[in-house]
Amino acid sequence: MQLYIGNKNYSSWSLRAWIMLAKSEVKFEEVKLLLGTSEFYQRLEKVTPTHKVPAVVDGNVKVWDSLAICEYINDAYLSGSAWPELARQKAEARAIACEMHSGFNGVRNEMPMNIRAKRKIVLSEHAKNDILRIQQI
Ligand SMILES: N[C@@H](CCC(=O)N[C@@H](CS)C(=O)NCC(=O)O)C(=O)O
Repeated sequence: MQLYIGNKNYSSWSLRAWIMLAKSEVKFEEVKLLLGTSEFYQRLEKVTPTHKVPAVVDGNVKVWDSLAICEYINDAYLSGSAWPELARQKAEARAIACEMHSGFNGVRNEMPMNIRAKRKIVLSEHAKNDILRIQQI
């Protein structure tokens, strides 16, 4: 299996799929592509119609989008054990995953991922509320 990713410092989307695979102990080859370069788009041409990372190629299976990749690993390799077993706990876990996948625009806009960065920033109320919710989760 090949996992196509960007940069683990800047691409939180890449890191999501990478963490899932690394934690699941499934064997995979990491293919790192330099974001924004022509090679990035050329290499992804045959892998994903979105030309975005992360993307997975597993034999003749191609999966793109971080959440879809996590679901594929869960179904194909973990017999569904990545989610809680109980329906109500699974529903809550899924709701939180969806919240993370499609929400937190304040944090996304004002604090684009850069793990190494150290700088003072002034956050909007929107971003502060996102952080409160993340802490709550
Ligand atoms: N919703 C997608 C987002 C993927 C995404 O936006 N990836 C960025 C990496 S940070 C990318 O590949 N950007 C390249 C581009 O937009 O040209 C996912 O969960 O995988």
